Formats: sequence, structure tokens, C-alpha cells
Amino acid sequence: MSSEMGKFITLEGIEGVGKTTNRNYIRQLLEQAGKNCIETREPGGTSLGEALRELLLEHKHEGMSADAELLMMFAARAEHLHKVILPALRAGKVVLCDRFTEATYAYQGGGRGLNDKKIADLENWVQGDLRPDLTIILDAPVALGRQRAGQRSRPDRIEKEQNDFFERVRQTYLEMARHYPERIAVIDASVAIDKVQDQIDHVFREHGILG
Ligand code: T5A
Repeated sequence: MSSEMGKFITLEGIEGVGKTTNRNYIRQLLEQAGKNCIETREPGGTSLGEALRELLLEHKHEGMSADAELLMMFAARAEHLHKVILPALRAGKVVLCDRFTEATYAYQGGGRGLNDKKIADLENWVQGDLRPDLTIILDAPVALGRQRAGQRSRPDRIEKEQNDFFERVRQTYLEMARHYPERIAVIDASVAIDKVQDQIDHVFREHGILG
């Protein structure tokens, strides 16, 4: 991405690892460093994306085919990129996004077992060469993430999957981090929130995001 463009930062991880909690913290960090930042999420971030999110997560569509799920994720993403992400990056802003395409590799690839090539073809088509500048994977054991998420709300269609599904999702995230260490950082999210946030500070400084 050229130097006039803003920075694209994404937060990833299985359910309940603290993406929403830490998104608020990261926004504060960025604002304290004088950055102009927008927060958004996937699936969602636009009116069409939020409508697709509802279709994807509500129980009415139990048994949705994996291909339909994949295509809806990318339909929401295409709209999000055109209407929100690219305009903000072109205006030099930091875009802080709760989940992006790494979630598709983890959930539809690792979780549902779709071929990575299908996902990569859609990624290249919809995003061109745009990739996040930094992805933070909040990592915690499946049982802990599910326990935290369960305390907060009733499970949606995807959250109702079994532990082995989320284990595959988690392992796919960790594999991506090993593959792209320059742009994907893993943080231990099983510890207390202040310790998670110390690690986030460290990663942001290491990547020169606050400077
Ligand atoms: N999806 C998405 C795909 O399948 N493919 C895709 O391409 C994309 C983009 C979206 C769903 O869509 C799927 C993945 C998801 O299933 P979502 O709302 O983005 O859903 O994701 P969720 O993981 O469901 O979000 P959650 O809100 O459940 O989890 P968070 O945001 O990770 O967790 P958070 O911050 O709400 O924290 C959960 C609880 O834990 C506590 C918090 O206070 C909160 O109560 N907590 C901690 N407690 C102790 N110690 C800590 N360190 C804590 N951190 C948080």
C-alpha cells in the first residue's frame, strides 16, 4: 500500500477471545497517538453487509451450504471495501476492522473444509492486492473462548458449531500466522485483560503503527 494510504488493521480469533473488548482499547491507543481511526466489522459495516450478517447468523438458515456461506461473506466484503474501507484508507485513516478475510480462511476453509484455492480466487477478485497491514489474532483455547462468549449472549448459527469445528478454526489461524509472520501477530488472549493489552501495545510499537 502506498505511503499516502492509511493503515488497515484487523482483529481475529475464535468466538469470545476479546475482539470487541480490545477493539475499544486499540481505538483509544490510536487516538492517543493522534491517528484518525474508524472502527468497523465483518460481516457487516454497511447496510447491505449488516443485512447479510443477519442472514448468515440467524438460525432460520441452519444447514446453509458452505459455498453459499462463503459467497455471502465475500458479497458483504465487496460492499464494505467499496463503501467504507477503501475510501477511509484513501483518506489516510486507520481502519480497525473486527474480522476480515483471514476469518474466511479460518471458518469457511478450516472450519467448513472448503478448498483454500476457492477462497484465494475470491480474495484476489474482490480485494485485488489489498491485504491488512497488520492482523492481530487473539488466541485462547476453544473451551475458554466459548465459555466467555456463552456468558455474554445466546449462540448464533455459527457459534452453535461443535468444539472440533472451532479447534480447526483456531489451528488455521495459527497456521496463517506462521505463514505470514511479518503481517500477522498472535497474542495470548487467555490471560487477564491488562496482560492482553500489554501484548497489543508491544505489537503496535513493533510494527510502527503508533509512531
Ligand atoms: N465469520 C466472519 C465467518 O465465518 N467468516 C468470515 O469471513 C467472517 C468475517 C461473526 C461470525 O461470523 C463468522 C465468525 C463469527 O462466527 P462476530 O460477532 O464477529 O461474529 O464474532 P464473535 O467471535 O461471535 O464475537 P464475540 O463478540 O463473540 O467475541 P469477541 O468479540 O472476541 O469477545 P468479546 O470482546 O465480546 O468478549 C467476550 C467476553 O469475554 C470477556 C468480555 O468482557 C466479554 O464478556 N473477556 C475477558 N474476560 C477475561 N479475560 C480476558 N482477557 C477477556 N477478554 C474478554
